[in-house]
Amino acid sequence: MLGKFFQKPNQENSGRVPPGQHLAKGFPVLTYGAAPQVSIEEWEFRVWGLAKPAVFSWSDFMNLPQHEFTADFHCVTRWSKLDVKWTGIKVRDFMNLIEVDPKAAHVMEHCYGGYTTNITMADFVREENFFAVKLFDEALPVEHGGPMRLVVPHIYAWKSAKWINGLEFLEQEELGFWERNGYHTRGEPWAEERYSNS
Ligand SMILES: Nc1nc2c(c(=O)[nH]1)N[C@H]1C(S)=C(S)[C@@H](COP(=O)(O)O)O[C@H]1N2
Ligand SMILES: [Mo]
Repeated sequence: MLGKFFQKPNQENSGRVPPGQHLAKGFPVLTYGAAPQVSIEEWEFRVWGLAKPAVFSWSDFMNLPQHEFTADFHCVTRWSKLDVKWTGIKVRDFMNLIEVDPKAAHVMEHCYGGYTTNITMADFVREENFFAVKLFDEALPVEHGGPMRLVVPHIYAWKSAKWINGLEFLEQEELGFWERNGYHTRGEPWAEERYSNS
C-alpha cells in the first residue's frame, strides 16, 4: 500500500535504496516554513567562527569551476530519489578560498529564512559535496533552494541546506534546527540514523 506517490524499488536499483526508504515519483519539496526569495544581486555568503570572517558574492562563486553531479537523494521522511542531476561548485574548491582554524571540527550551515543544520568537518569537506546552482540543467528552482543550496549526498537530505548563506566553523558540536528537534546528529541513511535517542 505505497499509494500513488511512491514506487517499490525494482531489482536494478534496490541496492541503492537505503533501508526503510521508498522511491518518490517526481521530486518532492520539503521545506519548514516559507521559501525565502533572494535575488542573485542581493545574495551574500558569509563564513565566521573558527575561520577568518569573509563575505562572498554570487560572482565570487561563479568564478569557481562548475561540475555536473549525479547523486541519490534520501529524505528521512522515507522517500528517496535516485540519479538527481545537479550542476554546482565543489565544497573543496570553495574551501580553498577561506582560512579555517585547524581546531574547527564542526560546521553550522546557515540559510536565508533562518534554517540551520550541523555537520562534522569530515562529512562537510568530502570530495562529492557541492553547492548546487542548477537542477536537471535548469537554474535551481526557488522551492528546491535556489539560487544556491548545499548537497551532501551521503547523509539524509536535511543536511543539504537550501538557500544556504553561511558557514559557522566550530570546535564543539552545536545542534541545528532539526537536530535540536530530535533528528540524529549525523543522519547516515544506510545506518538509518534518523532520530536521536536522547
Ligand atoms: N533552508 C532549508 N533547507 C532545507 C530544508 C528546509 O526546510 N530549509 N529542508 C531539508 C529537508 S528535511 C530535506 S528532505 C531537503 C528537501 O529538499 P527538496 O525540497 O529540494 O526536496 O531539504 C533540506 N534543506
Ligand atoms: Mo527531509
